[in-house]
Amino acid sequence: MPPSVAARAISVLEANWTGSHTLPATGLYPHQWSWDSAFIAIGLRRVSPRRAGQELDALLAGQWADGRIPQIIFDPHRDQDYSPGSQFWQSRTMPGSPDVVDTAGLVQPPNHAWAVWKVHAADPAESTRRSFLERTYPQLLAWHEYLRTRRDRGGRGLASIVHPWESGTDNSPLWDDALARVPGTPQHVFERPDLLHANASERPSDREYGRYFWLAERYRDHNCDDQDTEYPFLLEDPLFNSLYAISELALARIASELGRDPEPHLRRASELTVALGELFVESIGSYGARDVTSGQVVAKATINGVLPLLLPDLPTAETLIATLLGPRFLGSGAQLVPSYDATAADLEPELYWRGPAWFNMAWLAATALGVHGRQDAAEELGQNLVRLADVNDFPEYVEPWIGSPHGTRRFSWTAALTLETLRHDGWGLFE
Ligand code: 2M8
Repeated sequence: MPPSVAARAISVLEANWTGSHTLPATGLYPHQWSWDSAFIAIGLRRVSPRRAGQELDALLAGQWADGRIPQIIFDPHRDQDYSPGSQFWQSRTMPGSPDVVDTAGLVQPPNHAWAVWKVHAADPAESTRRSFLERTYPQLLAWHEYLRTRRDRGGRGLASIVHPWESGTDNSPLWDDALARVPGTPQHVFERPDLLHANASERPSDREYGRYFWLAERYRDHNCDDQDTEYPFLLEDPLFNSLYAISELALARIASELGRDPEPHLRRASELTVALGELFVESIGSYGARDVTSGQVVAKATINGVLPLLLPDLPTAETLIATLLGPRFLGSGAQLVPSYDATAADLEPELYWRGPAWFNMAWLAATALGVHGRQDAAEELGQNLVRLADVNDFPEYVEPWIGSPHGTRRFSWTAALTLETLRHDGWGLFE
């Protein structure tokens, strides 16, 4: 009998496990990535809550004194295999960086407290034995405090990202206008080891990479201190801030479990939900991203702008459901949710975050539908997620309509969220 889907997903996670954490993929992404580890832990807890906890502990070991959880923790032996690497960031020369590991200076979306709660809930006895919540709660508090204070660059109660890499949706059309302001002439002569593992037509262009490096250099050369008043790329991303709010709801659960006061977290989650309201764009039935420099809200329908639907108390929930199930997304006949508006003239169905469907986004969208009582639609999406992951050897992403695989294969969060989908008890935030 051939191995089951679950067994194959587990074998991907086994192959990508280093002994302390899971690589997103062994070739293309040879280090530990922040939000990947949280998605991986969410699935891994279904087979090994202990290892899922280790995954998050390894990530938190890279936390800076200011609370930030870095985008990447580097494996010193693989520095030549990914760019920019530890030589570029020189994190140990930065004030407040950890002295045991090399990290990037940027961050990624804050899905970590959510993952910590889910890992705890998978095996509370094991979690208690390891004092998992007690140890991680102060670290998560410091992380959220960093976002609340240092990253409210727009002064409106939302966290800003300072680089497209911080969104996790790197070359989303949401960032195009702001990126056009950024010089494409970094000092660093950059290489593209990523193109050894993925087709150039499926990755960001050299033109985009020039700007990515320019921004990363500028941020690094200001000691990653978030004080640079002339910095040209500050964006309020609806997905980043929605995950931040969900993680506050998770912190409320963690606080209650530890006998602390959950109220400040519940309050913060509602403040974020209210602040997100300013990003809603009626004409696209979803949320845009605010460019803090120009003050404009970018009115493009993306998966980022639909996923505030994860928030239970969202006044625009019915509109978002209609958008998600409508012609811009699933109603276009897509098997999995496209990352960008199916009706947009510049949609590129095979190019990274400019159209393809990603498995973490499908899982988040199904969860969001579940939060608002649409179990049937969530279930259908979940079934497609499992099927497309399985037939395509757990790809990084797929063309949304045909379902053909793209990017790298045997990708960890695809495998982990397949497992999660196979083994959970219904769709919801804390199931
Ligand atoms: C992709 O981003 C990295 C930079 O962080 C890259 O393109 O090299 C994104 O898909 C991001 O969301 C993901 O965390 C990372 C590792 O899987 O790859």
